[in-house]
Amino acid sequence: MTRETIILGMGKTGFSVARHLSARGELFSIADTRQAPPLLKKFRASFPHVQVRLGDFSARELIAAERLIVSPGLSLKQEEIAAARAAGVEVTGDIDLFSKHAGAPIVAVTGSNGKSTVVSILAKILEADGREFGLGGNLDGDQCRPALDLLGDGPVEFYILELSSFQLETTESLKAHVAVILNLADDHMDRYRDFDAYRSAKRKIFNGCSNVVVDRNDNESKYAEELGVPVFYFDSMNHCDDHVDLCVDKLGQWIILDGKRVVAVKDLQISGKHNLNNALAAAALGLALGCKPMSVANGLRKFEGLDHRCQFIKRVKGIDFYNDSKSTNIGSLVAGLRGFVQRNKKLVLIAGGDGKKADFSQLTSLVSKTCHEVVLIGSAAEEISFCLDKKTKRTRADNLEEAVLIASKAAEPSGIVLFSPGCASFDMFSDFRHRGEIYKRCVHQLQC
Ligand code: UMA
Ligand code: ADP
Repeated sequence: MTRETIILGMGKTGFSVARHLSARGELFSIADTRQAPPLLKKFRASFPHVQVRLGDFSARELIAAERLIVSPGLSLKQEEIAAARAAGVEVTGDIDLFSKHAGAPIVAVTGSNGKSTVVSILAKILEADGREFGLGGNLDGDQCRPALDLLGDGPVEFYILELSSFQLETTESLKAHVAVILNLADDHMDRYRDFDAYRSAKRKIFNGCSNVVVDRNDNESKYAEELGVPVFYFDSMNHCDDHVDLCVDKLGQWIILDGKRVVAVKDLQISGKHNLNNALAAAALGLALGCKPMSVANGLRKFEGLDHRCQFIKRVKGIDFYNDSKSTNIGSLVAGLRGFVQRNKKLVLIAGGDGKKADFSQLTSLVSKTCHEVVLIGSAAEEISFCLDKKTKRTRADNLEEAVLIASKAAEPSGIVLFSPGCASFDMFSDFRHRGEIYKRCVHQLQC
């Protein structure tokens, strides 16, 4: 009996792996723990001769395989996968496969927050520089292209990949041309033993890389300095000798590229300290890829920001409503709140969802200092409430519609309502986009 390749997971990744193997004439089967994965019908139509196994994995079958190609939504700790691995079966993922077959240098971006924003700014910079590139990986939404799908698009100069810790877990040999960890904050603690395990997964991005981009102020990213490869620095504190710096003069704040003031921060269309960091990271990546400083500047100025990230929705009866539905961890919630500190307006936060075993006590002091009231939704509502300061007024809402009504009253007469859940959406919504769209609908339904 020939030992086979089994793709685990029939989501976007599993489908892209199937397409890739099939185009190369390689044999495989596919398994998914769900009885009815969403892409089942499409899969059967596209690959009518491929064996499909549904429901609980069989350890016996996985141990008998030659290779398992595991989707990011599945943990390598899953009993049957772990058993196969222990028995010596090769366990890999789509990104290792991609790296093996990519015919152009890979630019790899990870971090707990800011990945999608940074790769999207970088895309604008490369466009402004007239470069051909493919963009994909973890990036969600309309732009979502699993990495392997990019290989079918024809030749490009670079591949830009947004990578999650889940994808990096199965990636042993990425060999990126440039790699960056933007930042690290508690996330996915329901999937990792502890923060060290999460960090170790993220650090795989540096395996075999040729250049790194490093935030000089981020202790975590300094690990990359010790890899012994060329380093491109960005720095929000201005040490003057970095590739990308910030400076302030009487005309305001500037982004400096290779020693020259190139973009006035007031000309950027995104706001908040965290977005400034994202802009600097993207600029450093652009320089590392040999883009002209003018192209970097043009790309930075053209980027309009992404939906569901601290996005202004509407003013209703003097109250400003913001949608930050992509805030799925504490780091992004903190960034969201900090963005509103200087506005000196009454701030009402709507937060909560699937808490992913995060430690919400990290929020106590900032929420107490910044929020007039907190409206809580979802399965983590009690847990978050427990961590808030006694002084912080909080209300529990049964759903987002109710939360928006409560928050709009609390923010009267001219405050701000920020929807920044700090949690995953899966307890109440299909994903963060769905959650953000419902929020927007609720805001639009308020009486003007
Ligand atoms: N699942 C099962 N049984 C299986 C296989 C999957 O129950 O046998 C479940 C998973 O637990 C998960 C869902 O199905 O809840 C989807 O998992 P998947 O691995 O099939 O996901 P894909 O559709 O392939 O999408 C993945 C990324 N999703 C995850 O990592 C959960 C997408 O990132 C990514 O865009 C896509 O590959 C293409 O690269 C989304 C995401 O939520 C945006 N990422 C997480 C995040 O950003 O926080 C990591
Ligand atoms: P990711 O792809 O890593 O999830 P996004 O750019 O989609 O990152 O942003 C996700 C959330 O994180 C949003 O709530 C956004 O406001 C916030 N965010 C973006 N950049 C940063 C950053 N550099 N630090 C902290 N939070 C950030």
